[in-house]
Amino acid sequence: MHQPPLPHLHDQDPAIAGLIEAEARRQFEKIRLIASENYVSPAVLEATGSVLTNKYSEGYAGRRYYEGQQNVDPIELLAVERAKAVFGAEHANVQPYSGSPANLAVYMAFLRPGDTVLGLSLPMGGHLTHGWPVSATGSWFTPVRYEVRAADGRVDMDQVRDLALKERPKLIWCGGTAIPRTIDFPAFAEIAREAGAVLAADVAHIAGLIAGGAHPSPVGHADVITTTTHKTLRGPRGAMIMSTAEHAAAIDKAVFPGLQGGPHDHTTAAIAVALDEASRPGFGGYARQIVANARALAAALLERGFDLVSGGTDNHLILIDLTNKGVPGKPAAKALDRAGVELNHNAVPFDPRRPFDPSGLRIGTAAITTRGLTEERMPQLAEWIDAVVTAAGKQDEATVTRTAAEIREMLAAYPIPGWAPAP
Ligand code: DSN
Repeated sequence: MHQPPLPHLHDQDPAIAGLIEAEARRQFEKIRLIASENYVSPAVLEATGSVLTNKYSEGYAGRRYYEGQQNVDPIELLAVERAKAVFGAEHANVQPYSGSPANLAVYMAFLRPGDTVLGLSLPMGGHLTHGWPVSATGSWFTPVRYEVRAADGRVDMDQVRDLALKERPKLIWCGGTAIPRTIDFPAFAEIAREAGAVLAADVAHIAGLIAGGAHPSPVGHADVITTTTHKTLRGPRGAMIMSTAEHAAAIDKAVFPGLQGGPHDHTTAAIAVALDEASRPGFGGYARQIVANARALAAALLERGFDLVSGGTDNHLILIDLTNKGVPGKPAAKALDRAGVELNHNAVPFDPRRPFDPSGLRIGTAAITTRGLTEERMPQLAEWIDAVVTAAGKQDEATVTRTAAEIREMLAAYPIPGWAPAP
């Protein structure tokens, strides 16, 4: 049964209620390894589903274009103050609808169309909005891309510096969506200073690790920091931008009225709740456990002959290159999903295959750590992944089905917020 229960929805719209129940059960019965996903707390779920969804509040606290902000203003101010306190930032804007709009606001604040932006190439672990051609950021601005080194899968800081000094970008991005290693924020900051560029750190994947002290912080190094709130930070689907006080006005103006209309106040409240959770003593332990689980899983996968980009991980994320296993990423991901292991196929650096069917798999440990799985479970998880990848190469559906049953049985001992089997 969904937690909190959905009695009105069941009465009024059984089709949607049934699908939500089915999704909740699916999240209970699977080992969820999508690196950008998590399980939010019941408190975050409640704030997200609250009457705040009824309200409009264009503007900022004390400067709104609609009346009736007696409760929304203090909610947004709490979210802002909590963000500043958790990350030690001088300024925070909690209104961006999600990560891509947050990143677009950075362009709006600092660049004019045609200006040059330097970011990590998408197939090397960067994000679409860091200047990839199919994104507005790659067609409205002039993108230049740095890469990782073929030898060790790590960002080539010499190339970053050479490109920054040659191309003189106005904006440099560090961070991305498939980076298994620690981001060297001081080194990026030094290059940005030398090149006269604004440094933006997109920490969407690692925000919870930073909040919990399990990854160095970009605060004090990057001029502006963007993050989604729903990955390792374990909040609702949303985003934030943090910056130095110097850039506060430009960021706020870019978000509203530059790009967005009314903020989603139910999301703002849920972000505030998640930030409060991230400020509690237990969150550091959660962040460290995410990394410990990822390291243990990486070690177990290496033992089974998997080729990991960069040879391992420093954070929540593992990128597997399946080339030596002779199975492409997409059929492997589909077989794993049928077997109860949910992840995504992913390009690997210098991937000879196409993005819709690349050579790799991306794994993250934030959700399984929320669920209470620890290092001891990781060898078993690697064994299941190995068995199903092998089965995918041989159309061995019996192994897939048997694994799904074993996983359901193991997960029954690990409750989730959001659903529980009927008593
Ligand atoms: N959805 C993000 C991720 O999975 O990393 C990218 O936009």
